[in-house]
Amino acid sequence: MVDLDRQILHIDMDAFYASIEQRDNPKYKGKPVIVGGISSRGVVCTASYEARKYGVHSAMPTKVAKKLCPNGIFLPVNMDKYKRVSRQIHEILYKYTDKIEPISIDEAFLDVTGKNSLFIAKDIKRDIQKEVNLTASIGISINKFLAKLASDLKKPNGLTIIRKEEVVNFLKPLPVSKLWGVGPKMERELSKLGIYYIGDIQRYDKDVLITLFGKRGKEIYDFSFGIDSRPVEVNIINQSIGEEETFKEDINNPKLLIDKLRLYSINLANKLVSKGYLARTITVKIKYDDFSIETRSITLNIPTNDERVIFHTGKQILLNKFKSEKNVRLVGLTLSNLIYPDDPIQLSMKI
Ligand code: TTP
Ligand code: MG
Repeated sequence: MVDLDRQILHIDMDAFYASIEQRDNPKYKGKPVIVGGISSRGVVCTASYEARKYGVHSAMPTKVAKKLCPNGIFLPVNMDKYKRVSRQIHEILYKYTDKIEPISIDEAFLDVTGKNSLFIAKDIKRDIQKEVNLTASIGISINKFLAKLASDLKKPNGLTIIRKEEVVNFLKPLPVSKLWGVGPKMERELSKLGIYYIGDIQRYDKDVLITLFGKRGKEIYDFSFGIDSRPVEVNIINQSIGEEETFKEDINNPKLLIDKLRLYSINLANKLVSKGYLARTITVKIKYDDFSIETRSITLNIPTNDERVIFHTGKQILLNKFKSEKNVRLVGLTLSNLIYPDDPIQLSMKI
């Protein structure tokens, strides 16, 4: 059963790291500010909206950003500061509801069903402006997928509602890449079927999509009509833990990479157990000798803190999901979607 009457907010801070730096250094206001790794191998974390006009964006090598925007102000990452601001923002959100699912350092879903979502969204924007002197964009709709889509529509400083009666027509003209989880690879697969817009999926045969793409096919079909019954998961922790290592020499031996994953799995499982968390998503990151980075993940049905499960999942990702023959410069393992089970008996049984 799909509950069409929920009221979900998605809050996403605008150019988060760069806006904090502009706030703290007024001479950077209105200027192209780029925050990220500033070494020759560095990567852009984010760019102010002024810098985005030059084509600079997250995950771009800093070297490329410097070419595109030679007058940009390039700043290093001050993670402790950004985490502090993130906590302040969460405190503001908790004034309105405790039904909060943090999804990254600057994003969260709120379930405000039964309350006036528009008033709450306006108040949150006002509080964030007043108390931390930053702008947020907020999307309001009947589920997480639509709320997240909405928050992105009028960035920066946006406030957008997608009402349930306008959902299907609203989605129709949008490119398929706007659907949750449709990345460049899925986009290519869909284009082979002549599917470019969400409206094309709405008209497509659901069973064919399921035959071709399995569970993802069904999800995509449902999303194309704005159907998403996933709840706001309150006990997900806004954190991930990970380990990675850059090798002194590039390597091309899967056994060495597997050994690294085994070591990371032991360390990370110990961390999970000591904090009382379970992890649901396991991600392997590879940086190749040409500096390109690929990440692949598996989300488990049952959250875990078991080093064997983490290792075997990591190994499976490494062996099955990476196709490149290139030499490897770095391998990393990250656990995210961390959960703090609120039932202590269940937790003790799992540990
Ligand atoms: P985002 O919310 O994706 O980006 P943003 O807040 O900078 O800009 P927008 O207005 O489009 O929301 O990410 C939040 C922060 O996370 C961002 O400020 C920096 C960091 N980040 C990275 O370090 N690397 C990345 O690849 C991305 C996408 C974000
Ligand atoms: Mg953001």
